[in-house]
Amino acid sequence: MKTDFDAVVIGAGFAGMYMLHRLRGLGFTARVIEAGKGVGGTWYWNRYPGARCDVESVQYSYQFSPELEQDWEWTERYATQPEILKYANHVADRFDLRRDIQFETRVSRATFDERDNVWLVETDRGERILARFVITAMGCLSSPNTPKIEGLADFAGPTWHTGNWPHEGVDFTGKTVGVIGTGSSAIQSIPIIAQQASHLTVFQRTANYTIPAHNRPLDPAYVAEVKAHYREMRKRAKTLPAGIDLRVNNVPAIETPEEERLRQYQERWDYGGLGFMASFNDLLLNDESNRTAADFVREKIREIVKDPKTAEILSPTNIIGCKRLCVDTGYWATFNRPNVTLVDIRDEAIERITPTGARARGQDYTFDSLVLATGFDAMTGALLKVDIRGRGGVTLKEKWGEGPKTYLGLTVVGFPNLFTITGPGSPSVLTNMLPSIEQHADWIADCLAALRDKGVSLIEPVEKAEAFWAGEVGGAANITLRSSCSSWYVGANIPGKPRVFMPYIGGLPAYIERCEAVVAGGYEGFALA
Ligand code: NA7
Repeated sequence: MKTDFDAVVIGAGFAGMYMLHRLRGLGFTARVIEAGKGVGGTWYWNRYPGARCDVESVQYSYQFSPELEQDWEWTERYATQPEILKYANHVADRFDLRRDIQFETRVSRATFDERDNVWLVETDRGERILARFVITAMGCLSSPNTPKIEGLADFAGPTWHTGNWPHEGVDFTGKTVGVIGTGSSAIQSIPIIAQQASHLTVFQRTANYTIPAHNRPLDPAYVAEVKAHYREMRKRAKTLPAGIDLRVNNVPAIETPEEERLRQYQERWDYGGLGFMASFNDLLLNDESNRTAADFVREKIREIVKDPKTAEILSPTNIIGCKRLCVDTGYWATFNRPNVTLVDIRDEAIERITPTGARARGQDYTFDSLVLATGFDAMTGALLKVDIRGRGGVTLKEKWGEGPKTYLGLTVVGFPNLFTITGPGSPSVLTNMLPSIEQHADWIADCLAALRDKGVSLIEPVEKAEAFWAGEVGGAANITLRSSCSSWYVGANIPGKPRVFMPYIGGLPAYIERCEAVVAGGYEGFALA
């Protein structure tokens, strides 16, 4: 049957852009459908004050083009959202991607036609597009979570979600502001909002761990050094679980004398960033080891925050690194400011939002602007917003009723010729997203080329393979402390969401090895027709 395109790609963030580039390079035709007015995905939508990547800029970048690597100049250790968005736009221009991207359009439905083995993709503009393959590139944290707090609609002032921030920005100068949430987006934005606002009230349900970024302009000598050795750095990164080239201290905290342990933590605290969790190799395996790292951070909070009661409320009690570790600039010190109030809502949820603020713990707090830093329906949210129908008209929502099931986080039984870049069951959010995206897009592109060479038009995983992968994902999760707390990794932030540890935590090297073995075995675990 004649199709309009070989593939429809949903989303023009870093995943969709690179996927398009690869497909074109292989001579496939593709249309990318993107809801936003521009490219960049996460970095297009998350424009809140202080938004930046917590992976260092020289590593949070594409590696498929050595020329791009050499030409692009990152200016800071951790790139800001505007700089990353500029990079995404540069890539779109440099590789002439825009001509195959349709902006301001949402895919509303994708239906697999079993008779002709094609996907019918329908958009909110009324288009009906036939394609052999559908590739989702919608991001893992792209479906904002707006909590159902009573009275939210009655708030008289403006309400913004960090994940859907106005393009013109928001000036909080002289305003009174309420922020709900203390995850990464809040931790990045609170210090800046506090500087602008006349008063800031922060509602904290769960205290979070954060490590100072020690962000700084990049030293040209360091950049030259990185550029001269980019290939080695990228290669090293791929040998580490998170796909980030950082110094791993491969000894257990539990067997390390206290003095040396503290020295190690202090050194990494002074260096800054996510490498803190690589202080020892058992921090996410052993409760007692984890406590030594958590105690160190709690001690820092007590040192920085002057009011002991506030310090106590800010001190997390859960496993460090269980929820995603945050990286900040001046977060805790912000609570020393006279214009900042912290409200502990751990045991008592916000009662209601009122027209002039919020009522919590029996008290009224007033503010004229409200920021929801309340996160996302992670990993499955964006996928399930699209009405995706596979064999027998079964929807992906039905299929994933008890939690997502995939083969390699890339494909789903009952949904032939559908690929999910960084889907649930892939390492994705536990890794540096850019190399993970490239690995997935490369795997899919190579797969499509192999199918074409073999004269095969249909690929679908078999039940046994999907069940095997569910076992691998679950088995890996059970070993780590990371699956033990209420985080978005397990869907705990969304009421009613099945509680399943969604990403694959076995590490990027093991994952890549598995993906390569599947190919070497002639697409082991897949039925080809
Ligand atoms: P997160 O990390 O999911 O943080 C959301 C925050 O919002 C978190 O503190 C939540 O508390 C809080 N929250 C959510 N719903 C409510 C309600 N109803 N009441 C009070 N507080 C609430 O999202 P972010 O955008 O900060 O970060 C997402 C990722 O981006 C991050 O992990 C990095 O990878 C980058 P909770 O912890 O659920 O108790």
